Amino acid sequence: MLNDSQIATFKEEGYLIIENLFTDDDLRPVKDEFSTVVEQQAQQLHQAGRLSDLYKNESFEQRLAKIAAEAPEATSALQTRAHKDEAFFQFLKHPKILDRVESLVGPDILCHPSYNIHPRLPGGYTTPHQDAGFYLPDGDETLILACLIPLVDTTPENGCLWVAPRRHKEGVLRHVWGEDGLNISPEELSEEERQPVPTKVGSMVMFTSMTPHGSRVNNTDTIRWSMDLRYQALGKPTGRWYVPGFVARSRSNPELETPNCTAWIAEVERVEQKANKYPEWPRYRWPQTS
Ligand SMILES: O=C(O)CCC(=O)C(=O)O
Repeated sequence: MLNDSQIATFKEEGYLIIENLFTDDDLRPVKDEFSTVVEQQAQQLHQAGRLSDLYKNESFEQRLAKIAAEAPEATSALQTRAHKDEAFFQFLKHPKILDRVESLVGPDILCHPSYNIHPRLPGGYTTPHQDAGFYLPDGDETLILACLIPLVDTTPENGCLWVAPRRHKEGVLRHVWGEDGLNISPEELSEEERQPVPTKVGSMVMFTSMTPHGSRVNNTDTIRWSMDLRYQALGKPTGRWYVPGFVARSRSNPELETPNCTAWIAEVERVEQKANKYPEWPRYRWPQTS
């Protein structure tokens, strides 16, 4: 659980760094699962003649960078929320995460539908945004917590997270679409407000959906691997009507908890099929044409 001082820091600053939370053993199953995806991508691309080498002997930090330098599509299986598998599902319910989330949102926890696995490529970065900028306004009153978990040490050089402390109290700032995606409008947030948050493997950074953040550019030749996972109180609006989360913990009614990854996938498919019937219903707050 979070202590009173951590909760006060989170509420005041809009973010909280927790160090030495995860052991190597905690992280190994997801790293192994992601490495398997990389292996599959390498094999497929190699067979398709898109890749000159499988880069089998490269490290976790290096292998995908080498593959993506030849075939950039190699990252898409992990990046676009496509990845749903057992080790990742189990990690989303890790008690070390849920215990801390529970301190802020209560004992019945939805794993929010928005999550990202970030194999941040050399040269890549995340645009300045608030997560709320990506949700519909129905989620604005819900405390939607992001939990960013690095799988390698993150530094200003390899593209660590930055946050704008205390700006989460101002609601949703104006965002605009640029060539690189959705951005907080430059007049809303100065460069000086961007505070880098370098982190060691094993740590977790929690922040709110109203906390302006982004990442530095990855100026190394390695991958800056991280996951950003999200949680909120069960039963509150998510800002994402078209894709469901899953019940990660319910102390009041444990039977509600989503039993396994298969059940999660089935529910996502069911809701997505229904949502696809309504392509005209808004999915984003900021129209792509603006
Ligand atoms: O890790 C990053 O590049 C930024 C993460 C992010 O934007 C998020 O968690 O919403």
